[in-house]
Formats: sequence, structure tokens, C-alpha cells
Amino acid sequence: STNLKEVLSKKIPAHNAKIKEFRTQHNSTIVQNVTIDMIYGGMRSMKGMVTETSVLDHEEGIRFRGYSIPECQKLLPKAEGGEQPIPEAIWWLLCTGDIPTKAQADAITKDWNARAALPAHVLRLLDVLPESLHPMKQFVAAVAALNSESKFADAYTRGVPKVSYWEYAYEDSMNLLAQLPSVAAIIYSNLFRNGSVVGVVDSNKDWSANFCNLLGFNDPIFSELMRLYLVIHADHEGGNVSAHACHLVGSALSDPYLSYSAAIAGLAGPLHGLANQETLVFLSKIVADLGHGYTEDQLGDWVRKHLHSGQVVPGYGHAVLRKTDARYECQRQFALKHLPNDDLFRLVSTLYKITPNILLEQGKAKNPWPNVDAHSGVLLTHFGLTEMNYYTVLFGVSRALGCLSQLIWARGMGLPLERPKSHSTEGLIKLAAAA
Ligand code: FAM
Repeated sequence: STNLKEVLSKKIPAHNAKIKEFRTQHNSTIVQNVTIDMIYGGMRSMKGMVTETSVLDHEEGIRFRGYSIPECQKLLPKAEGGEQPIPEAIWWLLCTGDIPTKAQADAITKDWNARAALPAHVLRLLDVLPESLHPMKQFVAAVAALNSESKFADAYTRGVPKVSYWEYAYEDSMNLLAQLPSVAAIIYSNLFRNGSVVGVVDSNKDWSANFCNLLGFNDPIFSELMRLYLVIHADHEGGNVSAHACHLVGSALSDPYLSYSAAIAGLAGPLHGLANQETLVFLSKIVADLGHGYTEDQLGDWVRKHLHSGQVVPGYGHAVLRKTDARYECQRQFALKHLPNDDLFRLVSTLYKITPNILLEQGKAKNPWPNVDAHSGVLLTHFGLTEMNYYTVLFGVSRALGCLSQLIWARGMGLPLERPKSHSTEGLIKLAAAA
């Protein structure tokens, strides 16, 4: 079938039957001991959530429903004449676990194009927000305001049975994904193009090509970059701040708009999604100080000085990964193919050579290797999207694919209100003494 909802309506009960059997056998099986270090350490490596859409291996990087990024690039349907998978295809994969056919991915394109219109109050809201309000905060506000359209909230108020919650989460998610490019493009236009260039959604174009056109970019290679960008940022298992925030808020049966707006609020933090903006600021500072005629030694000294001033090297390190991020690597491949002589790309490549050793020398970061954010800004800048404080909005458009597919499953699986137990330090001291 090319009807995603129909496919899910068969997959969800089958998966629930599997979970029921598993839990009957293993509900009391112990999988981990919790230490005091984990409790104070931001719950790093503490097993505490179930997320079906993707899993992160600390060496190999992300796998979307079991498929690595190179496998997705090979197997998922592409746009006409393109080499990168279309995000519609990763949406299908994240939702179902299956590699879609071209017809299935195209059905998503068609569905999203038909759902893209924004309600008038959101357009008005975006028009009155001040230029001084960062694009991510505008994005949070607009997504929360779209909640007036929520089918989930409406269905809950009507008292529909719990087993059908996922169907309303699905409708809201599909509508929100369809609307996100327009919301993001209006923010871009209002802040950087005097409100002038938001085009209309063309029913013959895919989600990414439409998004580029709405932003005012017509280069087909930029559309390819956008497809790559939107696919690789889609999901990074469940514990990262944005995915976890969406899951947590959704567990209170807040609707997908509110849940996703919480996710973007988390993504706006400098230790999370804002790092792709921060990376470009960092690169720009290097260029301002050293130009493009630096030696590796000069660059190394610059990075050391930056670290000694107490700042982090944005785009390096990760809470889970312990190798170069697969999302960095595929962006590097894209750059080697399309912009091998770009000065900023050369700077990013030279930093890749020297920064891991400098971070190791400093001896603090557990992972000295680059993450996704070390590369993305350079690619966007090359194609003329130079407004770095907008970059995280693109991340936010993409991350919706992961957060919302998982949200549909969370409601389909009937996952309960998330409510971990917290303790005061006094309480932990007592617990530790008794252990
Ligand atoms: N530069 C300098 N110091 C770093 C560092 C970096 N890139 N990465 C880690 N450290 C420091 C870190 O600040 C901490 O120092 P303190 O003990 O003084 O607090 C120490 O090394 C141990 O940190 P960790 O255990 O290795 O990392 P965490 O799991 O606590 O944090 C990150 C992970 C990503 C927040 C951290 O590596 C960082 O701040 N990186 C720079 C910002 C960044 O690139 N964020 C984007 C992450 C990304 F993939 C995403 O979410 N989009």
C-alpha cells in the first residue's frame, strides 16, 4: 500500500503483541545497575527509554531502523535526477521500519503538499514577532501556536478510545511536517529578506525542493544538499535533548504541536542544535584573525588559545559518540564532490586534522572527534545561505521527522506518562549508605 496510515494500522498491533509477550517473560529482568555517577551525570548511559525509530552506536554512529547513513543513501528513493534520498523516504522508514518504494515516498510528498497551508493566526503571529527575537524562538512560538489545529487535542477532549490516539497523533504529525517548511521560510523571509520572497508550495516538487524554493533558493545542487541535511539530522535515538523533550511532553498527552515545540526549545540550546550556528561563528572568528593563509601550527595555537579562554570547540565532542560522526563524514563527502576548493571547507578539513589531538592533549572531552555541527554551516554558506543564526531552524525542520515518528509510535504503544524518581542529595547520601 502507498497509504502510510493503513500500513501503520497493521504494524502497530503486531508490534504491541510482540511487546506483550516480551514483557510477560522479562518484566522483572535486570538490565543495568544505576550508580550515583549516572544520577549526577545527566543520566549518561542510563538505560531508561524505549525509542523504536533509531539507535546510536558510539563507534559507528546512527542507524535509522537498522540502516546506516550510507545504506540509506544507497537504498532510499531519490528525487528525479538526484543522488540523495528524499526526506519523505526516511519518514516512511522511521515510521514503518521498511525501505519505501518510490511510489510510497511519492505518496508522502503528495500528501504533505496537500496539507501545507498555514492558519491565518500563525501568519499574523510571525509577522508581529520582533526582529530581535532569534529565529529558533520564533519557530518555537509558531509551532506551539499551530496547536489550534490539533486533531489529537480535539479527539482527546471528545474522549476517543486510547487505542486510537496514534491515529490523531499521525494526522497532526503529517500536518505539522507539511507546514514546517512554510513556517521556517516565513521566519527566514521576515528576518533576512524583508518579508519578500516566500513562494508557494508546488504540488509537483518534493518537500526539500519546495522548502528551498520557499526560502528563495533555486540551485538544484542546493536542493540536493537540503535533502542530505534534512535526512541526516532527522533522528539520533531517544535520549538527546530534543527527542527526549518531545517524548516527555507527549507522554502527558500534550498534542504533537506542543510536544514538538518543546523539542525545538531544547534544540535551541548551544550544547545541542545551536552548535551548528556556533561553529560558523567560530570559523568566522578564525578567518577574521588568521585569514585563509594560516599554517597548521598557527591554527593549532588559535584553537588552544580558544580552549584556554574557557570556551568549547563547537562541533566537537558528543555525549554518546566516540568516533567521527557519520553525519559529519557524509557531509564531508558532499563537500569533496561539490565544493572541494571552498576556503571554509579547507579550514574545516584542517581543523579536522588538528583539533582531535588538541582536545586529547587538553584531556577533558571524552570524544575528541567532530559531530554533525562541525560541517553543516560551511555547506550552507557555500550555497549562499549565510545567515548563521538561522541554521538551527533547518535542524528543527529535520528533527521533526524523528521526533514525530516516535511520537506516533509512543501513542500507538500506549507508552505511559514519563515520571522518573528524583532524590535530594540528602536522600542519595542515605541510599548510598544503605547500599
Ligand atoms: N571543546 C572543549 N571542551 C569540551 C568539548 C569541546 N568540544 N567537548 C567536551 N568538552 C569538555 C566538557 O565541556 C567537559 O568539561 P568540564 O568537565 O569542564 O565541564 C568535559 O570535556 C567532559 O565532557 P564530555 O563528557 O566529553 O561531554 P558531554 O557528554 O558532557 O557533552 C557535548 C557533550 C556535545 C555537549 C560537548 O562535547 C560539547 O560541549 N561540545 C561542543 C558543543 C557541540 O558541538 N554540541 C553539539 C552536539 C551535537 F552533536 C548536537 O547535539 N547537535
